[in-house]
Amino acid sequence: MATFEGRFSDAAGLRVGIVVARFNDLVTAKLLSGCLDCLKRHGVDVSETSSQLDVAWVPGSFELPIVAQQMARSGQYQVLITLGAVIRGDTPHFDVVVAEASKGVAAVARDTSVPVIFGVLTTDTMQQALERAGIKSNLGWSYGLEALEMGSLMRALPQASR
Ligand code: INI
Repeated sequence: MATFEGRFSDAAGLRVGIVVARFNDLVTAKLLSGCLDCLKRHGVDVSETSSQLDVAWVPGSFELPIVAQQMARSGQYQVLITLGAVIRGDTPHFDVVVAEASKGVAAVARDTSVPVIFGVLTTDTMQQALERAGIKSNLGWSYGLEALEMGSLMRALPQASR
């Protein structure tokens, strides 16, 4: 019997792509900084000149999947992280944006076998979103950890034979 687990200490050589939505960037910029802090503290080079990390900005969460898809298909990243914030109070089409972002991100991961972390906050108010993006905790940090775990786990698993 084999047991497979991702580790948080496998950052060497890991290439990470992050896709961030500009919509509600008061929130998403904080998610990004929490995420980068986590990756950095686990050994990922997050400097401007890093060859381990690229960041792509998209207009809103709806656009996260298509850019994640192109990055996944490039073969240059072992793990991707998508960051967004969809706030019901301000968004009559909240359900549409959330559904498309979540289904799209899941499809990219399944279709490409590149794990894509779903780091889209879905809240009723801006206050709730800010609480999850740094005022109380910063979920960006957790998304960084999940990326490290999945990147490591995918490497540890048997590779496809063709
Ligand atoms: N995008 C978000 O990421 N969060 C939101 O709360 C939001 N609202 O409120 O509409 C939002 N809309 C933009 C959407 O993601 C697309 O960028 C836009 O529809 C263009 O395709």
